[in-house]
Amino acid sequence: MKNYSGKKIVIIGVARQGQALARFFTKRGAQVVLTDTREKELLSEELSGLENLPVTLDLGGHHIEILEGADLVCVSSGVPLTIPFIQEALIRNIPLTNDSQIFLEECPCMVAGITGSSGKSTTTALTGLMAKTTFEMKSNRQKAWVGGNIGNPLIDSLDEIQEDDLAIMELSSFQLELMKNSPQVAAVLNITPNHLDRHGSMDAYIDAKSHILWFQHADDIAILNRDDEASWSLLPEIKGDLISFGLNKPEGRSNGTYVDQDSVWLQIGREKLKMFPVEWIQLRGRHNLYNVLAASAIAAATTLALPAIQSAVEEFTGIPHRLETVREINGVTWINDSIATAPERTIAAIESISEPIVLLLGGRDKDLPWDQLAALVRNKVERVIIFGEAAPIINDAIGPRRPGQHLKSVVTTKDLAEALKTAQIQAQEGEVVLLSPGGTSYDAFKDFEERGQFFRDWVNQL
Ligand code: UMA
Repeated sequence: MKNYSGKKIVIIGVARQGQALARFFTKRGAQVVLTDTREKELLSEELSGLENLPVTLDLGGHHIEILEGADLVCVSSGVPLTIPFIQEALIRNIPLTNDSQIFLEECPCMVAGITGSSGKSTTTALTGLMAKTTFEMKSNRQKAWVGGNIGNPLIDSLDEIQEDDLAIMELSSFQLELMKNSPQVAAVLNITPNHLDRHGSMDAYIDAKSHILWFQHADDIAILNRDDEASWSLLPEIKGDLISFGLNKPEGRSNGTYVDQDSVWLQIGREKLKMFPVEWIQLRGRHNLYNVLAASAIAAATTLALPAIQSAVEEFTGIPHRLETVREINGVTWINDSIATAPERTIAAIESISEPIVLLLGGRDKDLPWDQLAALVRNKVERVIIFGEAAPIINDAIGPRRPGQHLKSVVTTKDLAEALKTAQIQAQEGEVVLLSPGGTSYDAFKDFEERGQFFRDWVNQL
């Protein structure tokens, strides 16, 4: 473990990661400075989370003076590496790090890291359930720790984690961009355009994601998707073993999970193991079948028990804000997919639903193309209700009514509340009202969770 006592640590961002880092470093006797572009008045909730820790605050901007004598700068995921403050830290040769990097440096147990453009949280949560069930069945003291980009920085649990435990960690491209450590088991689920406003190019985005493999060792295991071109293109980066996943059986005797005769199988060398029938999977959609195949491959890599894997698959109904069925009322099913902050995620959601759809689209655009989603919407969706900052862009992408199109109407509303009222009027028995906005929540909400909660609360009051 590194000795941080007396070191000056500058933490950029006073949200979940920043607070967790402040707790970690103050406990280790470091001198902590927290800086945020937001003013104190806008940070009351966050600052109350600091529990009177001995930290210095630099709010309302990042003032260069605080870099004086700094030994380390920790960057929250929401902070772009291009800001002048970070550039100045680099000029001064102050090392940059983040909570995930420090967690990997200090964690005493095996870590399975999971990244990808979509499906990370579902795969992380399902793998976590498989691990928890394994340890419960063994009734020993081993524990599974689940966290990372999914919402809770794992660095908060470091002091409790034991050598025999297992950590399942969701990693985003923002977290990986900086990192110089890789987990012992590293999964890249898929890579499709996302966060290009932040990374600048697809190459830079793939590069950031591939950091999850770069620093692995010969005895580590990579998990790649055979059916996803970009994930599979990372094959040359592998330092140790591979367990892949995909719909068809892996070539020859290579290790991987696949589907055959309506069951999920695992092939390890010469051995083939039938894991469970596909019909046990409770999650909707083909993309979720991939998430289950990925979790099963990670479970194999971390030697989880088959009965526990089976029971987790049967039990797992998904996580909040991801194709979450909130309520069925008067024959209309209301589904919250607020996590869909990119058009491609909305495409996956639409494709996973067989009922007629009233779709709520909107939020803030992040420079991603809407054309493919617009084409699917015209062919498959009944009615679209648009809300939020990106409304003009989405409207343009869908365009005027075309001959023979399936889509019956497009309505633009002021905000999500008005969109919901419109949906209530429009939706008919047997239809699904789907909030799968395709844009981020930042035009009107703190994050996608707050937006999803708004949807839930509204629907539950119906
Ligand atoms: N800020 C600055 N200067 C800047 C920019 C931002 O000070 O130039 C401040 C903001 O005012 C804010 C803080 O930095 O106070 C924002 O930090 P943050 O957004 O990193 O917030 P956290 O709560 O620490 O959340 C982060 C992840 N956020 C992002 O990646 C944007 C969370 O992922 C993650 O759950 C959490 O850490 C715990 O690890 C969210 C996310 O949207 C869910 N992730 C993206 C995704 O999944 O697509 C990658």
